[in-house]
Amino acid sequence: MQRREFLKLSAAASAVTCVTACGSKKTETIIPEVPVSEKHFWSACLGNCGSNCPLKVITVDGKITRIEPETYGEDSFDSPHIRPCLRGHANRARVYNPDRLMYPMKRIANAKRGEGKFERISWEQATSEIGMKLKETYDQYGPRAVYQNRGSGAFYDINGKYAWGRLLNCMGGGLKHYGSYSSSMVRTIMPYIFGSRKSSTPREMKYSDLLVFFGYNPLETRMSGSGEGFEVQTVTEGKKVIHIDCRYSDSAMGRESEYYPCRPGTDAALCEAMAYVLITEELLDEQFLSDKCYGFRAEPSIQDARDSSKMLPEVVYEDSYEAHILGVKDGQPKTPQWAAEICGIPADSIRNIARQIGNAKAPYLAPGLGMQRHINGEDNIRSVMTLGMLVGAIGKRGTNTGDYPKSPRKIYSKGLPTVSEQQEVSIDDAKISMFSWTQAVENGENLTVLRDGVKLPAEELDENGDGKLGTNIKAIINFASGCLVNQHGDAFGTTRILQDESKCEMIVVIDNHMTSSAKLADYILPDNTWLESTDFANKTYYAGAVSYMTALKTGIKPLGECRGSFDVCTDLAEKMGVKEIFTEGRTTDEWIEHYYQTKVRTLDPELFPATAKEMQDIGVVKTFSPCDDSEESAKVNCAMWDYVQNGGTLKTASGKLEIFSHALQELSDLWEVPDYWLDKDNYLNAIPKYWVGLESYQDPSPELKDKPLQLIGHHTKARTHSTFGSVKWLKEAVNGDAVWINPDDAIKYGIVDDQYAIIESLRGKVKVKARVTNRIMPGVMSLSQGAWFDPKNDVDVGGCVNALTSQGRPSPLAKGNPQHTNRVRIYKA
Ligand SMILES: Nc1nc2c(c(=O)[nH]1)N[C@H]1C(S)=C(S)[C@@H](COP(=O)(O)OP(=O)(O)OC[C@H]3O[C@@H](n4cnc5c(=O)[nH]c(N)nc54)[C@H](O)[C@@H]3O)O[C@H]1N2
Ligand SMILES: Nc1nc2c(c(=O)[nH]1)N[C@H]1C(S)=C(S)[C@@H](COP(=O)(O)OP(=O)(O)OC[C@H]3O[C@@H](n4cnc5c(=O)[nH]c(N)nc54)[C@H](O)[C@@H]3O)O[C@H]1N2
Ligand code: SF4
Ligand SMILES: [Mo]
Repeated sequence: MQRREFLKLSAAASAVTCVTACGSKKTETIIPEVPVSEKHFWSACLGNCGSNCPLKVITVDGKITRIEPETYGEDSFDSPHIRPCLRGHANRARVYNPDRLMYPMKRIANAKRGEGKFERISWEQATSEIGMKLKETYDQYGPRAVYQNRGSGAFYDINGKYAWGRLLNCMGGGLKHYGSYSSSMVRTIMPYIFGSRKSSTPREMKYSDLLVFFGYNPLETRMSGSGEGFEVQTVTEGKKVIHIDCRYSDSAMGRESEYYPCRPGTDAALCEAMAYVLITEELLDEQFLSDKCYGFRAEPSIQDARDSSKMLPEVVYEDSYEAHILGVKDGQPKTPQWAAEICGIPADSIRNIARQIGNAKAPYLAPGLGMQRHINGEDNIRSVMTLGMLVGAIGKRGTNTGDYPKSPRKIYSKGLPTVSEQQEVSIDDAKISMFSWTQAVENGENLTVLRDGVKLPAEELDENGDGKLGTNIKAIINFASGCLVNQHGDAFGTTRILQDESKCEMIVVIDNHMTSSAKLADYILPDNTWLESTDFANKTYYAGAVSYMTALKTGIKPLGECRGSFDVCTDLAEKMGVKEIFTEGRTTDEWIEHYYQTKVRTLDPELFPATAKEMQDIGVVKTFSPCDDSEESAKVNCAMWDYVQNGGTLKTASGKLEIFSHALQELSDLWEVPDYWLDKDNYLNAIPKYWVGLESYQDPSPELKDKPLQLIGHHTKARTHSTFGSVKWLKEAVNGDAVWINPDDAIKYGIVDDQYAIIESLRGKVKVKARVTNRIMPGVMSLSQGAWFDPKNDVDVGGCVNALTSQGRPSPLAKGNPQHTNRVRIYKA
């Protein structure tokens, strides 16, 4: 049948359906038997949700009609098919969404950044002008003036952030960043405590007799069919699970044994009170504390495990963790009554949780990442780690470290080399925290090592180890990133900083849709979506025990004039005179094969087929890491098993798990406490402590008197951060964006369900609907992060939580993003 005939027939069929439906009660429907010429190709869902699911994309006549999962091999718990979630299936809508960027665009001359007024230009004009301005910036200000913003919207191996990083490296590099918006605090603190960052897998929970989740929410944040939500749900079936979260999340929902609402940012106080119970009721694992841990009580002077020429000073009992918990120095024992006032969990319940942890054989303590996205995030998550040490719940089957659970990744290609090994290009090595870039635009010259966490090459440091960055950011490359405004703190403040064209002189946004970040650009470059790309992609650490790689090979024509980043960077490299270094003489297609042969197939030549073409035909390669009783499996699934069972020396100062850290004590003596800091005695501490941070529950500052509510911004099913934010289907799936508020607070502040309210912080206002629900505790509200910033005068009507959050006041050690620590008020709109 010809396509024209098919269309005619389907039109007739729907007409028939309509007539019968409208005209009579008859429900007969005619389903025409049409041989449809369906094709498929392989792609992947590459936003930052933690899975990177492969997608089988079905097309008819070059148009995507639907998405299917991969179905290779058996579909069992041990080797599941990788099923895309609602967002994965919505990729068809994402590709064809009306706000797709189709052509290169330039901000019109008299429009302000952020107004969203652009004119279409050619690729030739775009690459010439951007290339020229970039070159000028390098020549005038040096590499530190060029910044590639952190962004997690497209995890490709070749066309992604690596292509842009490689381009900048050909020019001598750009200002680099460390840390991530996800996990800065935990990844920075953990090496001080454990020597490196380690956590058990979700499957390891099957050996546990007690699960304690501190804001761990895998059913919403690890949604893939191969992923952790599914694993956690399966292996914890019938077990005791305790949830501690201000929100009754989808991971609880009747599956939990006990649920305790806990004020955000107060887990450290809760853990200290549990430590008090464990100490006073003699539930400690004394053997573990003396053999494997350091600093619970007094310690004699010993050799530094990292430097045999150095001695560590003794730890006197008054400075130890036990003394702190018993209130030896400050006169305040950290009793359950003391903590109850802070965290909101009644004292009896705190005792009950502590006793269960103390009496369990293998308690698995699992924090979410949200609990460390706070001003005191380092201490908040470190307190959970310390709790595990007190009861010896580390390195035994069924336990964890107190870090976020993580799955194994058996095969993993590292992405396009940032500059080829053969090229002699000297690359600048200065780094800022990923959260400090707005400060570096405003006053990068004066950002320092000891106050702002700048990292500089050794030769630039003075005798105290201090030094200045010396340069402001003058050009921003914003590839696949909402962090230009939407996902960064203080969207209004960030917009003001970026609108001053004398500061940052050029902003280039490379994206798929007209996002709030794109509106701030000088140049917008339209990128292929994942489904229009040919590339390779890995799974992340958070997609369960199946490891996989996908070869993407698009089967549709990219919309408009969209292009992939490797091609675009090749043109830019040519304009800047570094094409040879950038391409090494290979076209994009040649890079695909070269990369496959050198970085992918070498991972496991038996698993991967001989050529990139064959890999593209099959699309997905997967392999499984079992979690069983074997020693090999223990090493993969149970973090610290080797150290605890077989001994050894950790890469910490004492060589053991550190409850007391000399290294942190040294930093505390050296680093500057910023003027605005609330509790000057508690900035960096040798032992984990609860302290009162800016805008936390107990911040008594006068300007917060009328802002009694705490506000967080949980990660929602409808989006991956801001990605998918304009897809209508997904908005409908969660009934739109709304701020969660407890019924008690709703009555108190005159808020009605499904009606608009204004939320106000010291930074700005958001107008959004309210969802009145018992699923959030009194005194706390949550507005899911990722909705698109849409300022109308001084109010954001897009529902973006970052219109309310802060920037420029990072956490002490990691200089990380305290985006869940906010104090606000709410009133009827
Ligand atoms: N659907 C979906 N999945 C995602 C993402 C997404 O945007 N959408 N993003 C992905 C990414 S990059 C990341 S980093 C992860 C984020 O994963 P998380 O950081 O774990 O997610 P959050 O929603 O910030 O926080 C998880 C839970 O912690 C609670 N919480 C907040 N503060 C505290 C606290 O101080 N103490 C305790 N006990 N609980 C607290 C929140 O109420 C929430 O229920 O999710 C990933 N998965
Ligand atoms: N208040 C608050 N803010 C937060 C958080 C929070 O919990 N609370 N969480 C933080 C966390 S954990 C993270 S990881 C960050 C995430 O922040 P980002 O890393 O910025 O992630 P997204 O918001 O998803 O933005 C990705 C961008 O990439 C674009 N994109 C998608 N696919 C492609 C593509 O193929 N090519 C190109 N060029 N672009 C593409 C999307 O349209 C989107 O604009 O947000 C952080 N922000
Ligand atoms: S959003 Fe995440 S879990 Fe959902 S399909 Fe995409 S990669 Fe998979
Ligand atoms: Mo993240």
